[in-house]
Amino acid sequence: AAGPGLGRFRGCLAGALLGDCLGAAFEGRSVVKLPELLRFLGGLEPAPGAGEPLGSARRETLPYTDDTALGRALLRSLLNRHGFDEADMARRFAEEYKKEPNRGYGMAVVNVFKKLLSPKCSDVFEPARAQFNGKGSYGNGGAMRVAGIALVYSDVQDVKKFAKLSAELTHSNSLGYNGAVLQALAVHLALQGELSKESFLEQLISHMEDVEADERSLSDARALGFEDLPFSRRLKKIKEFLELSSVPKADVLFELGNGIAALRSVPTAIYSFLRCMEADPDIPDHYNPLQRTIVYCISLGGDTDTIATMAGAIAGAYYGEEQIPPSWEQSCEAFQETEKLASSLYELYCQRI
Ligand code: F2R
Ligand code: MG
Ligand code: MG
Ligand code: MG
Repeated sequence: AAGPGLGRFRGCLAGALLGDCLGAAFEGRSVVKLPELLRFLGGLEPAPGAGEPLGSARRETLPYTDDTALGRALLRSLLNRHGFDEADMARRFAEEYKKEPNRGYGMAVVNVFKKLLSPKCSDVFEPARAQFNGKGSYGNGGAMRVAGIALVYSDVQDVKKFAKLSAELTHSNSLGYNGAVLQALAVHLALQGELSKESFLEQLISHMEDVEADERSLSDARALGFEDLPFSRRLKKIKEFLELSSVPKADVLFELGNGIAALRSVPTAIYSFLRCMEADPDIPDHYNPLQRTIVYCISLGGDTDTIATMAGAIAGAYYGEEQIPPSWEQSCEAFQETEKLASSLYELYCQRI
């Protein structure tokens, strides 16, 4: 059977990059006013009749952050090793951090990278297990970088297995790595293309009810005071939201969140993607659905780079590169790298099918 085309691979990587670079300009703001965001985006368009020579650096470059730095390290590891290799991936994460430590990394995860860089480290999963007094991180760092897993593995069981392992290199709490599994599954489904919102969500719910039913997931959720199957529950909340004619931002923030925890950001990214399949009265019509998705994510405030990078990866895999606006893409640091990585990935994916 014919698999997804190259345009979806390019779309996924470019969508993630846009989300990170555009979102990073607003990360950590509790409120993002839509007019200000739209003005910022307008500033990425070339000035009409400016007559600049081709290739001139006519607009400011928006730097990427840890989301892209580690997402690319993950991809390069998969490409070089022709699949998941924990020692190689761990080394690449740590060396990426060492090379450019000022990409806006999480406060705690840097200790994992420092330990991984030590020659004394033999078990690459150990430093992550030691985080937060042995509880492990539940941050969204495993999820923000995971899309590449779904671009290499076409089998859904492999997507689940390797998304989890890749996340466990830094995030050993199940509320961290299950977020990465959910994000990878969303990219996997998006890559398959035409799929109704209902069926997209049904499939995610049925996978996550299985993923979250194990002892570790149940005990981690209870230890933090959550109900059982917290990701599955939020997916069901998304289903309710999508059945309403409008959902206020306050409700989205209350139920799904905009925070740095995987549980308060991965479901939000998925909701943003699904919601933005339809027009939004607040977002101008000239934006296509992928642009709308990124605008909506950033308008929620909070962890804007990470929520937009995750939603951008899903939307890019779904809509393909046709919806990536050149003016936005060319504003992002090192955007040319996307094309090279996507082509190599596509080749590997086709070989493995
Ligand atoms: N770190 C940021 N943004 C803020 C600083 C950036 C600033 N603008 C700058 O310019 O420097 N963004 C990036 O971090 C997020 C991904 O974080 P990751 O990789 O999950 O890191 P970590 O440290 O493991 O977890 C993040 C925080 O979550 C809390 N936390 C996690 N597990 C916990 C636990 N078991 N108990 C208590 N707290 C826990 C901690 O506060 C962690 O520091 C992305 O947004 C990325 O863009
Ligand atoms: Mg970041
Ligand atoms: Mg292998
Ligand atoms: Mg972030």
